[in-house]
Amino acid sequence: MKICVLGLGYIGLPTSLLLANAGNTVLGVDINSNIVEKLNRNELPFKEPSLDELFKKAKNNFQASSSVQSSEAYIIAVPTPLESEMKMADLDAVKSASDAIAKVLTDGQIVILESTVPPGTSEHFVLPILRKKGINTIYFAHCPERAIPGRTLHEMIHNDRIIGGLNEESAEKVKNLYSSFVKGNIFITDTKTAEFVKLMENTFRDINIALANEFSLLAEEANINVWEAINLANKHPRVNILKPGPGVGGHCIAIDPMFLAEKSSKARIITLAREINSSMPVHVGKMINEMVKDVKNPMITLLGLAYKGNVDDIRESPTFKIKRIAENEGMSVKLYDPLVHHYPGNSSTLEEAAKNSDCLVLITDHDLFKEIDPKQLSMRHKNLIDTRNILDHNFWKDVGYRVKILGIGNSKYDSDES
Ligand code: SAJ
Repeated sequence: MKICVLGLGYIGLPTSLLLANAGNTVLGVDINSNIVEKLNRNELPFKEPSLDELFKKAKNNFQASSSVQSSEAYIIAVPTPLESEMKMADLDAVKSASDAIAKVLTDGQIVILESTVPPGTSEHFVLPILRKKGINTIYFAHCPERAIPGRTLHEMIHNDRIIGGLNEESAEKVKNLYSSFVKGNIFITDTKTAEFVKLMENTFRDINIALANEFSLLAEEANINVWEAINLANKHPRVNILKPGPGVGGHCIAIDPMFLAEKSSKARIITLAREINSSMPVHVGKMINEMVKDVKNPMITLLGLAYKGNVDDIRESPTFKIKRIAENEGMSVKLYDPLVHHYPGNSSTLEEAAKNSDCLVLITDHDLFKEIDPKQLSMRHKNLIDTRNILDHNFWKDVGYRVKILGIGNSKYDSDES
């Protein structure tokens, strides 16, 4: 099949390459000419496990371009950010992609929307654009992606998939297309239910992380260790509490729940969970303040720019919020993330980032932070805040650090008293 994929980001590019490897001829389209040029020079615009190998194998069946060509099928995989003032989905990129397809669309072709959208968007927003030229038969489906950065390819192949078809024929045609690389089960429903399902999935996770975060705040007040408590609660066969942390980042969990809330006043737990998770950087800011309160002109070092461990993705990362909070308190802030390249202000070595610092704040749970040897660092004051509870705290204390861990109340584990 000749397939045109619009949007060559974290979802569109891996999807294009999987389809190309399955024997389809894929034209990947992006409005960002840097991405197009890079791909046509055989370079990948971002890192993701096994993507490199797949790119090499897909080469003959894949080409990048800045413009859409008439194809048997089109997949829209463009971003749908949250419009910051109104807290509603910004559908501009979906509109541009749909407009571009409408120009070349002919009778009997397939259009798939993968981008995450508020319920009703396929029917009321995308389809009217596609039908503008008076086309009789369009096979249309909404097929939300479900892959997690860091395991994108594995999950795209093995996860079950939902297809929200405009009608049965559309759903069957789209199912055939995805069957060329999906090994998970494919379930069929209507477009609006598929849109709703995707948002429910990400909201479920956001609410559960908010619960873990709330437990961590309560545990700090009650002077207990939330990590030990969660571990014990999770011994219950039907309990699975997630992990607290410095806040929820990434392009999905921190945004998609608001697509459910934007048209309804009934979305109460959803908005509350968002509030709790968004307030975690403020809480980390307070922990930092407390740690350096007796230091004149404090300088702190934030470990991790990526929104979660072992990826180089910085979208919506809580680090930026924590940086701003600390700077507004008059602190100097240094940054260190060895996985993130070309970010202004990112120190090239940990030694440089920690030199003369008054507090290290671990924000991202990268595995390689566990290997840090505190003896190698020339800090001005030996203070450590671990917002993910991943370091060997006794080791850090043994070499003279005051250690504070998110979710652990003072009296039991604070280094001053232990
Ligand atoms: N986080 C916690 N505690 C946890 C788990 C995560 O604080 O116990 C934080 C992470 O550090 C990160 C954020 O939450 O900042 C989100 O990370 P994540 O790993 O939960 O999710 P994403 O955004 O990387 O990917 C999610 C996944 N959705 C779900 O798990 C429901 C993925 O399957 C989706 O495909 C993706 O969103 C998407 O594109 O929607």
